[in-house]
Amino acid sequence: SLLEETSLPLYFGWFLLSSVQVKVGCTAMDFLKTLDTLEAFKKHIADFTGQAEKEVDLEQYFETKETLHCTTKFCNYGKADGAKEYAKNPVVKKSYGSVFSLSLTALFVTPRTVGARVSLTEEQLQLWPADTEKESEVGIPGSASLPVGSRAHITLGCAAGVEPVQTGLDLLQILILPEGEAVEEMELGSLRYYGEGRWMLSLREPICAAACFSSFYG
Ligand code: 2AM
Repeated sequence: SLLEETSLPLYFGWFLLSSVQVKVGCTAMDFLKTLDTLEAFKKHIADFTGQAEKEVDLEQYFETKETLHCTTKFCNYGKADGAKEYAKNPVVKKSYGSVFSLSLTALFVTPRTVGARVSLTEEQLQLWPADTEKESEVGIPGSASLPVGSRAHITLGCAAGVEPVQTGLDLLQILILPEGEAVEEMELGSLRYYGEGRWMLSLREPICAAACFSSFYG
């Protein structure tokens, strides 16, 4: 029935508490501000602009849309595979409304998206659908062999015309590649280049982010 279909959310996930949103947002902005001034980045500027020598202001390049969150299950109001089963999972029900501590271990940037990698604990993995990485295999060959939870991330921004679903795919694509060349030691950690405009900064000190497990209806 219509009621049953609309009673499921657009997605479930961990929603950063508002003070943490500010902290993570500022860290991301500082990173972007520094990244586009690095010689190593400028060397590969054409990945972003299509032209060498052209400058890019990464802070302007990406747009932020929703409140910062880490999607666990995209339900599409019940139309997505496994949505009903996920909503019925006792762990999901029990955890609904609880606050978790997420560990943000890396920041990554591509010409399409900017995001934070989330390293899930065993407890948090209980809320992570086991087939997420396998389902990405069609778009990102090789992702099915990554550890469960590899796709966990927070979308921090998207380039004009790019949908946020792209952020998780960009992360998986970086993770299946051989480790990139370390190009720069930054204050926050070491920056690696993965080709085709893909950059990842492994944080020296992971960011601890308090987040409420809940859902978004829109
Ligand atoms: P995100 O988790 O990478 O940010 C609403 O669009 C939210 O659901 C966004 O947070 C978005 O991406 C996520 N989302 C949209 N479509 C999705 C899909 N097919 N699979 C997984 N997550 C999706």
